[in-house]
Amino acid sequence: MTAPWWQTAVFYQIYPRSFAASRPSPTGDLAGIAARLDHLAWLGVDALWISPFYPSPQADFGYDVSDHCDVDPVYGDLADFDGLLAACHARDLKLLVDLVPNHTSDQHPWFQAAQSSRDDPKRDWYIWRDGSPDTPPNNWRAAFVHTPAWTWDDATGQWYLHLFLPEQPDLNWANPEVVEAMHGVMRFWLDRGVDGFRIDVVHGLGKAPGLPDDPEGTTLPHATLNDTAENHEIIRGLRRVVDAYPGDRLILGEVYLLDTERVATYYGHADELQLAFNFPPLYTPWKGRRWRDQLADTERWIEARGGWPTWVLSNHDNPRHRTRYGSEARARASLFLLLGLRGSPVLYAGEEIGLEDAHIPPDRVVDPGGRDGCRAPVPWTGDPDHGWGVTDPWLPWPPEPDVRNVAAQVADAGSIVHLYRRLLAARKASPALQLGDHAPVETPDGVVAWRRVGPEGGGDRVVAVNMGAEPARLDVAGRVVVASDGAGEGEPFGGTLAGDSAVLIEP
Ligand code: TEU
Repeated sequence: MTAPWWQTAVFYQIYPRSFAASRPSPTGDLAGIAARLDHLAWLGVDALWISPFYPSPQADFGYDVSDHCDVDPVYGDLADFDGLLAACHARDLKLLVDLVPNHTSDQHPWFQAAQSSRDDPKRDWYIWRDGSPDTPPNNWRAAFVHTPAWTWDDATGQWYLHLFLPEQPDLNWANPEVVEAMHGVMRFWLDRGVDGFRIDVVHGLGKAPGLPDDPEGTTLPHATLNDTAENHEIIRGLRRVVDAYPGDRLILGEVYLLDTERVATYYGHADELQLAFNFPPLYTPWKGRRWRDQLADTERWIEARGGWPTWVLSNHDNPRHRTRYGSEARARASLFLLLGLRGSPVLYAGEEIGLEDAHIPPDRVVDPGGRDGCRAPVPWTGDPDHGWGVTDPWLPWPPEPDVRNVAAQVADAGSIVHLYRRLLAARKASPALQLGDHAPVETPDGVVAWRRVGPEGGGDRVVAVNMGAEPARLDVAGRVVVASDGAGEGEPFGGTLAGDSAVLIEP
């Protein structure tokens, strides 16, 4: 049996507001993405996930959807989407769209109807509770705004639930009409030809009956705690929708529970998510011992139940790992984790040129969740407009755009973008790196190293990442295929790994 495409694919997340603009504009658009596909093909990624581009009041920059089956004029129209999808498929790139099923915008016609009267047929599509206007129905906290997850609706005299902003009321997945409506949204995009979905807050959908309080005194938003039994049948339903289509359509779920053991349950018994984001590694500091624990957890919980892991270090919700780890050397070395560990990597646009978060002065803050820095626009050139046709995009440029831009780095064979390209190519050429088993390699404390075993016997690869500042000895003989600092590639490995560096060895 050949592996499904999503097991060997390297995914690349695009935040459409910040990726590229097809005409002079402070915000990106779908045609802008299409115009940059050559860069992605050159880089060597296999699949794109595009964050929401649907009509939206942009209270949460697209994660507040007011129409799931259209394109916001800011990003173009459905014809642009179809053009982008065709252009991706012509280059053998898969395309995932972002399904946001947990909530809608408060401007969505569904919520407008629900809010209009207690008797409206759509009232029960959302989650309403009686009470007095000064006591929310339970102690759940909303994400980002540090308020109760409930807003009082004066006109109809009830509370509605929102795990995120008040502008993002939660849908009621206990109502079969909601389930059917959202399955219809999936079919709308599947019929257009998308290869699957990244699913937003997929662990949020099923609310426990009675909406029991979170542990007393918790400061965590309920969105990080909603690990309910109800979720699993809902997700099996989503899976049945994609499985009815040919071509291994994928559901890659955002399971934002910071516990790998719990994340693993969302793979079900090969009948829930094919892939689940696992965030604990993203929050793990640059320390060998801590990373070894993460690898052990992934093996123990996800792989042991037959799940295929994912690896992600940056996205549109967290400071970039180049910023978190504090140096380009570490950003380079960490790519060997993403592309060398067993599982499907998800890269975030701009990490291939080593972007840091932008500095956002107080008067430029736009996200209530404090996530603007990692969402800064990608600089494509060294020109004053950096390829956007305007010099003042919706967020400030990331640091050093004059030199840290795509054109400058593509022209420099020693740059980080060339490291990404070489390691992506080495992965594509190696069945062991794509699909092989893994085994630990003995190392000193600050080093994490493992062997990927060729599925057909032979072709093994060893990956070693030195998270310490000092050089480390590594008892592996073989040829250096790719080195994070570019040193000694093609030559025999000398047995020493510099601090904050990584190497791929063919034994
Ligand atoms: O994020 C959901 C989520 O739970 C976390 O990523 C979030 O950072 C955490 O709850 C903080 O406490 C998804 C999207 O990725 C994010 O951009 C949206 O804002 C959110 O859903 C709401 O749609």
